[in-house]
Amino acid sequence: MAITRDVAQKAAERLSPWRDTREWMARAETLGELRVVHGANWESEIGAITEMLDHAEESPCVVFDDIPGYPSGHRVIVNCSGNPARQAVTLGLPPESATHDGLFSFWRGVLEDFSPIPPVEVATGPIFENIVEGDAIDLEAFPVPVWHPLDGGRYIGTASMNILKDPDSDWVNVGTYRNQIFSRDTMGMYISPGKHGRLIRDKYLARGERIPVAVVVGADPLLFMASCAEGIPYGQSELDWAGGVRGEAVEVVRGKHTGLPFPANAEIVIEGWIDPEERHDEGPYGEWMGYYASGEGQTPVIRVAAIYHRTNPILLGCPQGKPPHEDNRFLAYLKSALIENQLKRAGVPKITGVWCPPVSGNRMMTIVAVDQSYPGHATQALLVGGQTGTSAYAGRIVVAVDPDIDIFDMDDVLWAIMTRCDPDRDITIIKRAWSGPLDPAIHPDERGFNSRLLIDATKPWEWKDRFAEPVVTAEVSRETRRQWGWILDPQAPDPRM
Ligand SMILES: Cc1cc2nc3c(=O)[nH]c(=O)nc-3n(C[C@H](O)[C@H](O)[C@H](O)COP(=O)(O)O)c2cc1C
Ligand SMILES: [Mn+2]
Repeated sequence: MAITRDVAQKAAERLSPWRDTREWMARAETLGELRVVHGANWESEIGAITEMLDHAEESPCVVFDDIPGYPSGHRVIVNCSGNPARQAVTLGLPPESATHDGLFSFWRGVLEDFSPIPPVEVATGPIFENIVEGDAIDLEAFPVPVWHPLDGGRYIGTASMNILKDPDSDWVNVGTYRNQIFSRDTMGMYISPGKHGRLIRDKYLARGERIPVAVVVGADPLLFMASCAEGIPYGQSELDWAGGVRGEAVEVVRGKHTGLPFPANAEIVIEGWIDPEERHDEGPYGEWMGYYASGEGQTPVIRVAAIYHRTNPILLGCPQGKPPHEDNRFLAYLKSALIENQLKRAGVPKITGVWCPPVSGNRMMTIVAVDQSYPGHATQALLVGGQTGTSAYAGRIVVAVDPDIDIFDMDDVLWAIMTRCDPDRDITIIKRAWSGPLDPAIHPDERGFNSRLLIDATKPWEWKDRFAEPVVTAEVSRETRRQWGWILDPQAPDPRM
């Protein structure tokens, strides 16, 4: 395995990588970022608590243990990378990097000259501590929660890594697709149209061939991040991508039935086959836009051939729901940096920042700051910024702003929209863009496409030099806060004394 010099240098600035979820937990605990909760039930309490954690800014990572009906030590972990401090742990960064700027500069650096590192195969690993096959297979042997009150069942895959191999090449794609338990040894895999996993799945289905699949439901937080990071190119393995981000190859072993690779240090892996003809009712499920929009449908069925798990296994959970939820809090950084990078590669100059706010599920709103330098520049930023590999799916509103707007402050962005945009001149609607069955704004029988609102909230190019002078700018506000912010806290001492 060759590590390029750049990656090795970058890795050197980082902490030594943790090996698995357990080491990740130990690091989070040292920072006071992890809490163990005993006795919450799987039927409703774990789901309700997770929803509460998602909607509090600085909530801890929670490990649920002693779940009624299950052996002590059979755990569920949620909210791993839900704040900057724990994102830094996940990325192997020192605590000083746990800031907006720290996380952005990390991702910008990694993506600037990115070199993927393919996984290395190892002889065995902790994932083979327990091998369950035949009649012993029971997906409900794990304390799988009902995450939302109206869910159609127990979802074992919410932060899952669904591993599928392209039948025409060596490409091993990994994606997070929800997995509902149907019976002791069957489960679903719901993939919406356009995802790489769906394109691969459909190749097998069109040929009438059974599909080999491995689903990691006890992934570590970094591999989960790779698995749901939209914008990793078609044809590139998320395992290689994760290796590149980590600066070290992912160690994999191969499933005994399908030969598919999966992480040697995973907690729980389910391996099996999808019959091309078999279907099962799936859903409803509390989805990422905050609705049970796609209702109940039919999905292919994974027939489980083996379950591998570590002793005292840890199920990784990241249920969806009304945004923001955990993944929105970490994907905001990664996706914004990816879109910025893709804009640059597409030849759009002078983009000064991109933000996909967590409250938009990192999809429904993309904000692009552009230092407009020629007529049509803002329009170019809007069109390309809203349609990159990372931003195209299920968008709704794209906003272009000038560099003086604080894109991380929704008040500032709204102020720009309300004061620099004249709807008749600055609003464009794009039709027939990529959406899907989960979009509640589209008639249930007509889902697939949606339209996009492009808002040019930059000063009009032709007379930007005559545009009214702002009373205050984000830059001035920031500087005032830096110097005088202590006054906001009546208890804080006067630093000038
Ligand atoms: C927590 C979470 C759950 C997700 N669930 C699904 C899902 O059930 N179905 C789906 O198609 N995409 C889902 N996604 C989005 C995909 O994981 C994401 O688009 C991924 O990049 C797809 O990878 P692919 O293009 O390689 O298939 C989910 C994302 C997250 C963060
Ligand atoms: Mn992919």
